[in-house]
Amino acid sequence: MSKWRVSLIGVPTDIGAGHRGASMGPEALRVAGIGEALRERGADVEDRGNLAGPYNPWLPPSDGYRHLDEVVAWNAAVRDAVAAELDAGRLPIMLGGDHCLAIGSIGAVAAHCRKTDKKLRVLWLDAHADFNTCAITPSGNVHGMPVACLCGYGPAPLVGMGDRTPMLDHECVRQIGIRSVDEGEKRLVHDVGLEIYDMRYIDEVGMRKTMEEALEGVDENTHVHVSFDVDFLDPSIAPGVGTTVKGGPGYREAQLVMEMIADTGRMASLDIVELNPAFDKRNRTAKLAVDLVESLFGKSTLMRQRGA
Ligand code: 6HN
Ligand code: MN
Ligand code: MN
Ligand code: MN
Repeated sequence: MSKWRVSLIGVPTDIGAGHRGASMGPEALRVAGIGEALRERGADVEDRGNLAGPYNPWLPPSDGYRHLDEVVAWNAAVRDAVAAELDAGRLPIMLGGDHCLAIGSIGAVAAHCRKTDKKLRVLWLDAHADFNTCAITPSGNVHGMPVACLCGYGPAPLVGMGDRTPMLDHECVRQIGIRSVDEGEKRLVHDVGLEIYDMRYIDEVGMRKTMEEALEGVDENTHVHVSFDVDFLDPSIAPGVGTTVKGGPGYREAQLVMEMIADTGRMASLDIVELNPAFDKRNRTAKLAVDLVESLFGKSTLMRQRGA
């Protein structure tokens, strides 16, 4: 039997984003060969095709949110699809789509962990903390709010999507690569006590130490969920996103992140989000995302035995 039984779930939406185009992400990842790459790694891969949801009406915020009803509809579809794959013992990979989809995916993952008595560790790889609320958001875009919603800060139809509110304990979350946090958002993440490894910290202590800390406590009973926002990466290597922020991890640093996660052997679900082909060059960012996902699934250039 294959080591991994993977299900690809296309989530073609930019309903929560500030730019159109992340809705083309799933196809760009397929064209970049995500399915073949995972099969090459020895995974049994099923591509479930794309989920369906409402069209993007592209409206200004209303009561602090853009497209709240549509965001709820998309996330209900994501939640149900992820729950079904986890129940079937498979590893769901979200081909996003904007980052609001993590409300549904992580909501389902957290419920599954409670049901199966697993510990949960969420690794949030992102330039942004995604911890805004309607009161503090500068944009009304829900892709800037998923972590807050999961932790219970948000509108009733979103915070109530799971098996309980909050869907996620903030202690489960480790954010890595953060370098753009809005003013009110900064106060809120401090008040909540979210564990954030920002770029300043990574610059000072190094990525290896950062990841050792982020992975501390992960054991054989831990479900590791990776929420990989492609804008985590430095824009010089990953131009194909709507919200670039300079000063992110470069190629080798990003590889190390993925390889160290792979070494735990505990990754059990994954979001790949915010890839925006409208901003990309010859699908380069999609190909890089696939390259990094291969490392998440154990592809490594490591030649030396460590720690022997
Ligand atoms: N993302 N903090 C900004 C906002 O509008 O709330 C940007 C959020 C970006 C979200 O990249 O997933
Ligand atoms: Mn399970
Ligand atoms: Mn994000
Ligand atoms: Mn981001």
